[in-house]
Amino acid sequence: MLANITGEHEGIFLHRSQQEPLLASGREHLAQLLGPTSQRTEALSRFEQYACDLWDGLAEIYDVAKIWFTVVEFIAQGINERPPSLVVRDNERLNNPDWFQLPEALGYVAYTDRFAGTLQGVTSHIDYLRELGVTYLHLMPLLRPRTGENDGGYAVADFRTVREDLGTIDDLAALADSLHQTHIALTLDVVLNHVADQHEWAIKAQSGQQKYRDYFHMFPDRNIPDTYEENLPEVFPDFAPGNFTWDEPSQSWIWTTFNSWQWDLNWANPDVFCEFVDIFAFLGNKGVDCFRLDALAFLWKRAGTSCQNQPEVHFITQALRAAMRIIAPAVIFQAEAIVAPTDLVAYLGVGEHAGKDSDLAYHNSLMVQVWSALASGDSRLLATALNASEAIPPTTSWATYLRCHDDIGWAIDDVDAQAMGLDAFEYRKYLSSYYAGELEGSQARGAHFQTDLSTGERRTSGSAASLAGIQAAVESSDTHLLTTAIDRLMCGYSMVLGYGGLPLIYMGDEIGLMNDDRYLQIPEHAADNRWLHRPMMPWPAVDQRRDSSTLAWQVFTRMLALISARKHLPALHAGIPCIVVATPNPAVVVFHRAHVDGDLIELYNVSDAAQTLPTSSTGPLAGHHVTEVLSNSVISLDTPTITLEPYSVWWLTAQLT
Ligand code: OTU
Repeated sequence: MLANITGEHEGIFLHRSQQEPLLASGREHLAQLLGPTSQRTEALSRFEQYACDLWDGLAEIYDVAKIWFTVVEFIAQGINERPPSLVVRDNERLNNPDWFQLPEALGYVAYTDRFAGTLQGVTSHIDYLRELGVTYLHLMPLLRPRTGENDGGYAVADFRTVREDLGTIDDLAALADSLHQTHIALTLDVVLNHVADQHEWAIKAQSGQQKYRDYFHMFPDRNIPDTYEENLPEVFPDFAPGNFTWDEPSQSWIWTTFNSWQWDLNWANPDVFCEFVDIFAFLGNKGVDCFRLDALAFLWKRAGTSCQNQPEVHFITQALRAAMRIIAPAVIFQAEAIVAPTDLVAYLGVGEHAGKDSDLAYHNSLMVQVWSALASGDSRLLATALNASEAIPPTTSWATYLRCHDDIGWAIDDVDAQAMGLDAFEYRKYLSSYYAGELEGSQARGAHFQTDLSTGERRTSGSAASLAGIQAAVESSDTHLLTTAIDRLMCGYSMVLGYGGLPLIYMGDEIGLMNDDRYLQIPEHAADNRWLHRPMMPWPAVDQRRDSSTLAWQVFTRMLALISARKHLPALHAGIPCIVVATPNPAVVVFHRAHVDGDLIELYNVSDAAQTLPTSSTGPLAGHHVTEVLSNSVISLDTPTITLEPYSVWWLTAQLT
């Protein structure tokens, strides 16, 4: 990074200037293009600060000299169009860069229509979000999708228009403004890997325009597709087998990793890069604070590989991130890379990308391990897997979650499983059977999603409450089962809130919302059982959160207690690593988060029986009087052992609350 960057003089890019005079002339070009914006000086110094990151990212994949000035022009336009109110926000964020890492940060994930009908409707539910303590709202895809099937909006036909029934782009800006006033950040999906076949670029490609054919991967015959196909897995083997689709109008095989109407973009084409700088600037200037980069792992294609997690993905992200840091420093990136545990940390920037990649990434390994521990009643695999993962850069954060709109892919690493004496394939099969409710003793009510006949792997759909056993308990009117199931759900959510990172609550989980099979009546949804856990928000049930005789109350009250306890625990800052401590009793998970203001030791009984373990498992707290923050009680850790009730959770700290 460059030190001492001030003033509009030549020779700023000291160590680069001999090699790359274009860096300096890029700055001059920007200086000429910037209008009399109030942040001219700041924008130029941001360019000086991040131009090298941008250059290095681009240089790895494109002929950077050829596109440098064009990229600078897109950046200039983004800066010139940034509204003054968002410039104020930029400065606030620059002064508080860890806003998404704080213990009080809390995410909520919802579909606009399913949560509140329209964007304007969301405004009228901001009070509810505030009641929960939400500081980060991810509204699921809301840009104009293709007509007909559209993968829940992940087949975008226009990145600059809002889906008609949800509102307009002005409604989006107005909502962002209202959210900002109540200290809630807004996250939107931007699908980088593909666009809908009805997107203007695809239509132009289909009609033979070479410029746009180059935006995609189009092949005249099966030769190249067949070569790639040898190593490509299938994301949707049930309803979208294969990775290429024959397109009659263009007489081409088109790369379509997901559905046949989701056309993969060709990121080797710098025009695609520039288009997305422009899209990010446009949406960022409407007030979007974070972009969830959908299907990021798939951007770069390399024959002989699975075409996932290729190194180029990180150079592309670095370049996009640098461009946005210059245009709109308030904006951050959330990587959506649901990949093997060993590939995950790279999305938060490792090695040369440290601090330059995404700010947030889904911790899908934690999600899988929590469900796995709750099924097996055993914490050892979780400990092995989580401790095996590399530390994340301290300026980044995991996005932790128990459920999302997608299925659960059982990402159990073969090596981790072997270390536990487990056969990974058999164990994954066990988990999917367990959560489909097929095994003796399982109260889960999930469903199999996408059984891959070639590998035998299958994934799982179902809401958190239904997977935790709440649905089975309600259906059988068994109050004991219900209490246990609620405890199990809360044990899982407590790990999500206690691991460290930005916890994401998936809409409805806070009131124990169950599976909803009405998707079967909607023709475009019927084949995709992920809609089982994408229900409408039942506001009358939400209102029951004030009635202590209801399920909604039981779950909501405990969720609020967790959230408010979390806020006051400095040890939960996302920049601090979480160590999973081995204990002699494998039914108890122990997290240790060290902090100068007091260590936090968290105990989770992941089984349905009471469990005793040596008090020494509480590490530095053993022998002391400590506070259990969830019940706000004082516990004396001066006995040789401690006992936790089934699924109970203790968050222990020496700190007085
Ligand atoms: C993402 O999914 C979205 O979250 C899904 O809802 C979309 O269908 C998909 O992209 C295509 O846009 O690509 O990086 O169900 O876990 O496909 C991983 C499988 C993804 C998802 C996976 C994921």
